[in-house]
Amino acid sequence: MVHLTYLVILFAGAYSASAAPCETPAQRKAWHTLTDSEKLAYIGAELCLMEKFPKLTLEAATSRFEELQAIHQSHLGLCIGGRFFRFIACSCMPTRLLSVRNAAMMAIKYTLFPRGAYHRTLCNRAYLAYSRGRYWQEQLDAGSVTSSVLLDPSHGFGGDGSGTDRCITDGPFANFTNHLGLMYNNSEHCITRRLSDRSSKSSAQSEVDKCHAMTEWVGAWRCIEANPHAGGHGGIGGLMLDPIASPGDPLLYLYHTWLDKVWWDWQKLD
Ligand SMILES: [Cu+2]
Repeated sequence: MVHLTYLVILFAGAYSASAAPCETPAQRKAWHTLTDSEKLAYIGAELCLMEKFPKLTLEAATSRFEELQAIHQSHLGLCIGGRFFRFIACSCMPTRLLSVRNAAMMAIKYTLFPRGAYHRTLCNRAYLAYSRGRYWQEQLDAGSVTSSVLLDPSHGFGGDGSGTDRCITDGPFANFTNHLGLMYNNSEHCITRRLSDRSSKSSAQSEVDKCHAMTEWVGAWRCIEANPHAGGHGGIGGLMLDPIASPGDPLLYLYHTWLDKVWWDWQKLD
């Protein structure tokens, strides 16, 4: 029941958001085009959410950042338990919330939407960063994710994991203790990564083009869900490869806002 409650809240929020006049629409902006101060603002926003106390009494969540991760975890549990919701909601695919063309056919942006609300009410820096639609233009790093600007230790998310535990050791999140996962098992752990240039090739422009060539949404959905989508999770590896607890790595959000743009680009083709 608790899972259903959160989905109802998210749908209600999505409806009210879509009905309200949009006076300052978000502008998408790729990470590699940001100034250093814009990058630091986004990273500061992430750290802000990690410091804020939780309010939703979700199991194991110790911050607002982890509440969003917990919603993702609960959402996937719902997918396993419900046939109806498996159809409309069980996908990592980015979507346009309740858009006229796609309505309930699309999966919900179940963590990106409340994330925007959190930013607005809790962390002004975070809201500014998110509302401008920051995303990781992953085609640029396809096949060479190990040298991505995203992984810069001072103006990015830190680099690869190391050692047998694969914990990240540099960057602003090196000391972050995550309390959710792995999978549905909740215990303290670090952010792990195992970068793979080979896996990141799945996000190449050629793969995006294949999906954009699909004329029906089911085909496009399955195509994006497969290769462009797999490139980010597989290219970063570690926690990002955990289908349940992957939002424990802040890179997940920046990556999925890119997928949202890939989807939006497909929608604009006709
Ligand atoms: Cu995903």
